[in-house]
Amino acid sequence: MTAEETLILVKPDGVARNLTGEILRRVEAKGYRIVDLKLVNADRTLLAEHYAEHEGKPFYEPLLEFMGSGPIVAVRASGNRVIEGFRALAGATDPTTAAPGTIRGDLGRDWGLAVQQNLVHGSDSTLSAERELGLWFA
Ligand code: RTP
Ligand code: MG
Repeated sequence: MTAEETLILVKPDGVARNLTGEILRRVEAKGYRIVDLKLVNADRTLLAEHYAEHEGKPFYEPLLEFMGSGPIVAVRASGNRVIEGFRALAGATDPTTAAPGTIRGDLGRDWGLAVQQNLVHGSDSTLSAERELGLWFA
């Protein structure tokens, strides 16, 4: 049996705040394996494809600008039910209300910005994991 895989991104705020190690420590401590990892300066084409589902929403342009503002750490992680499990580790989208014990709840800051700068991304289904891993680890 092949273990499930997901795409994890440490977003530009996480990298800029030197939280990559702390975030990946939590991933590894949970028992997930880092299968591949790289630092990426994502161009607009990649980001537009990654966030295609959000095109037209008010936060779309600020989101693309934020995601292009600095390096991102892209991770291919594997493990039992890692897709759902990593999203539980990450916590709710809004760091202000994300539960304590989660990455966003413990480490996220509410800067009152145009878009949630919430440290991490994790694929939300097997279909998006497959699609997103293909984009970031082509
Ligand atoms: P992600 O895809 O990044 O793991 O986060 P998510 O599922 O929790 O959030 P989603 O709804 O997919 O939104 C993608 C990213 O867009 C930014 N966002 N900002 N109203 C806002 O300011 C707003 N809404 C969404 C966040 O960076 C979110 O992670
Ligand atoms: Mg999402």
